[in-house]
Amino acid sequence: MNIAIMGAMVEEITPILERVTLKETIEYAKNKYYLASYKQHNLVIAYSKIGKVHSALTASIMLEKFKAEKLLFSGVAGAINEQLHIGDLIIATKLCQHDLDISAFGHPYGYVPESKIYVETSSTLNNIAKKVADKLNINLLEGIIATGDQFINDTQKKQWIKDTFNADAIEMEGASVGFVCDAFGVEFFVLRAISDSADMDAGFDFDKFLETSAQNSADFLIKMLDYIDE
Ligand code: OS5
Repeated sequence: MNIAIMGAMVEEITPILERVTLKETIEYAKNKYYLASYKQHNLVIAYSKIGKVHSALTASIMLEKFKAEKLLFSGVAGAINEQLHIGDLIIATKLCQHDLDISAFGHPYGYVPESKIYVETSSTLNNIAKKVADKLNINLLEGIIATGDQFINDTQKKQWIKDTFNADAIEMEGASVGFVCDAFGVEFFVLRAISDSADMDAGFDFDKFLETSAQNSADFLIKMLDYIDE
């Protein structure tokens, strides 16, 4: 079974690369793809660079060129739900694009014809995450993640995203990866650890907590690999 593991920033995959056995590095379409193994799993690991376009490209390559049969995303996010604090983990039940707007034609925010507002993650992978969290006594929130090509550091914008999409956390890649996987019929999973609260302090908090929160997410994802069948 080939499993894809991706992040957006190098900081999000470095703690994963440190835990696997690296076999080969392949450069393709201006990105590096790390072929590796962890226990019984063959892995392809990459960071996409920031945003929906880069992450959709990387996800597509992982599925089509590297034949990944599942895709797991690990990284950081801004908190919307007030239960979420720096370092806390959230898994997405579904994701949406908060910056997709053809409301001028009467469509709801986040919707374009022949698609849907929300893309759902794999309940099998989410159940594995919940089992790992239970076993290790780790607090894991399940919720809606909103994705867009903006770093949100504004409480009004954050409130709009919360009210419009019922979102619990915000980031810049999850939904685009999700829509790619959904189109190819590949199970996917999005895990994020909170780096900031998407408010006026977000830039400062993000810089301060990126590394530790990315490590939290990566540590949890590695533990999940023990429970994913060959
Ligand atoms: O990947 C982007 C989305 N990530 C999740 C996230 C988030 N998204 C939206 N709003 C928030 N409040 C969020 N909090 C966490 C994180 C990441 C955000 S964009 C960060 C850009 C940081 C940066 N820019 N330049 N550098 C770092 C330096 C640099 C220079 C050369 C090469 C690489 C980096």
